[in-house]
Amino acid sequence: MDPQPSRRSTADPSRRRFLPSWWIVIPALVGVAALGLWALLQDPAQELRYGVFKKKLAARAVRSVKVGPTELRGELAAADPKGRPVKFRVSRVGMETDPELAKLLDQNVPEGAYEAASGPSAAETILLPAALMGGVLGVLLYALKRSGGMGSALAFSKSRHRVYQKDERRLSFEDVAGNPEAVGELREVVEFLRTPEKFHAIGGRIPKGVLLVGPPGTGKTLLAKAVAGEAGVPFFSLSGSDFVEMFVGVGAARVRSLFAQAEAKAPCLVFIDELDALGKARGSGGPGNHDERDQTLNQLLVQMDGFDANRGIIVIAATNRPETLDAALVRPGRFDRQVVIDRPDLVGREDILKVHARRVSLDDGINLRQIAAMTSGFVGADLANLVNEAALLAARKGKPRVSHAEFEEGVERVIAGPEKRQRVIRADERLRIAYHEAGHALVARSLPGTDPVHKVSILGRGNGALGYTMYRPEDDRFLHTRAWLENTVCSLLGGTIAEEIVLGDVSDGCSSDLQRATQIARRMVAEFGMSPALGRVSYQNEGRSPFLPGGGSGDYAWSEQTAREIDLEVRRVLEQAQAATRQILNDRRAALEEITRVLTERDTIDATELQDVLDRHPYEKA
Ligand code: NHX
Ligand code: ZN
Repeated sequence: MDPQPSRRSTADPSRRRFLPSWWIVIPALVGVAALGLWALLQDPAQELRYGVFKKKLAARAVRSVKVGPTELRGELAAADPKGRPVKFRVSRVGMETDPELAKLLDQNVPEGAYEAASGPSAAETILLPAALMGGVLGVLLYALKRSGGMGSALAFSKSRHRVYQKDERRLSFEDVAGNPEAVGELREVVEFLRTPEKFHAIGGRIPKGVLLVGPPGTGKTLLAKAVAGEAGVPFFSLSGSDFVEMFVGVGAARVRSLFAQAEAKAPCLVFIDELDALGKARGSGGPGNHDERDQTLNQLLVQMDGFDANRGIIVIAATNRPETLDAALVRPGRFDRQVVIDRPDLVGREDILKVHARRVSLDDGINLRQIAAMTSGFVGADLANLVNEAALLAARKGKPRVSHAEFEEGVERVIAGPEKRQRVIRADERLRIAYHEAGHALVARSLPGTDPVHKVSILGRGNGALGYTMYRPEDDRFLHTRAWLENTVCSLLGGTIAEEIVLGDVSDGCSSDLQRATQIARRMVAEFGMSPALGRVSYQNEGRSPFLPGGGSGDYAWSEQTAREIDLEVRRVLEQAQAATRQILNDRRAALEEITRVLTERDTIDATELQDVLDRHPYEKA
């Protein structure tokens, strides 16, 4: 089980708009119009081939005929089974040159039922389609007007940014916890927005753009809003992905429009979320609309160079992938200032919990420091989620206040989703799951320095795991020794190897364990210089984000010879770990059986119960 919670996006629900996107409305309207036209043109007459029609004429099976400009229409003499007249039509192609036709018509269609119609009426050819088009256009214009008074139907390029209104609750730095360094760096920006004249007089160069860099969920948007709130200036907010549109030029026009409006409101703050969506290095690979994105990015650069910073416009952008940004974006005069917003540390998490705890009533005995300690790796969004989950759990149990137990359960929910008790598991699979998890736990507890096992469970979880072993480090860990890495690989392999030893065969459930073990081994070899065979050398490419899960792994550009050596070394590391793991589990088979027994009886085993079992079966190295 991964002790790290899954990263959630920073999407701010308040930015989600109730207006439909034009790229849905327009095709929908066109579709409706087309459907109408189709229904209009649809007619119940059956299409007859010319030859068939002539045969029917000759057989006097035609009751009436009307000659139109492009086709003949009429009714057959025989009715359909329900007694309704059968209508038909025949294309006139080829008829003109047929001398027989007129004769056949004269002879075989009853008098008066055959008329050579004049051309189509004006209503049919012009008025009807015109009315239809007019209707569609009218609906379109109406919809456009309603969607925020865009005035003209051609205003697609208008920015759909959101401006924070004066009456909205202003956020302040009080609302931002867990990252005092970032707040400190942004205070200067606030000062400038408050009194641009002061800075102007001194002649100092004002930052135009500030880049907030950090993993998702760390509160970059919140921080930008707080800057605007502290300074008391309007806040224009837009996401980088909003700029990238279907048509070339639309995004660029949006950028222009955004800055035009910002200039009218200066001093103000423009916030661009997900800058990487539009700021990717120009011409870089990957799918998507390149011309459009490049144009949009160029326009952003032009605008940033164009506005006079002394007027009091500051652009704050957020990204979790600074390494993918176009180099031009981070040059002086653009986003030349970077503020890193990393995952909060222990104290930071406690402070964030304090902010969120204001909204719920907590048990008196609750110790937020303790909760912060068990949420290593959580970001602000995860902590907000945790407080919410805990409050919901307390409410469900009918408790007036949230106590420690709900937070314990909340942490598990945030990491792995709710328990899935209702799933029916075959008895043999349940036993396999129990051996697998017992294997993880036992190996982890047998090796020094690994993260302590907090809880083992064979109850499925909402994230799809059939069972899990939860580790809980006492403190944030910033460095991992080689022994820690090797031992962690062993405990990841412990699940599968327990299955192999006890049940004689392995299962396909191991994929995520194996993936993580392999990733650690690969980084040991290629990034941390921990392989004697390859030496203390980094085979890591530069320029990757330190925030990405898994850090810099995955991209190695070396000779094929070296690539092969890395692969072989990774395999050697894993094989060595497997041998060590097999040794432990064979030596401690009795403990493995006992942990498995407890698990099958009680579904879960916590740290103290596990310790009891281990005390009864001390490790005597063979
Ligand atoms: C399958 N599921 O794919 C079945 C349906 C080996 C006892 N054949 O290693 O549940 O294999 O120690 C987080 C972490 C799904 C979420 C791992 C969601 C793995 C998990 C796939 C236990 N515990 N594997 C484990 C497991 C599986 C899966 C996860 C996840 C099993 C194993 C799932
Ligand atoms: Zn496992």
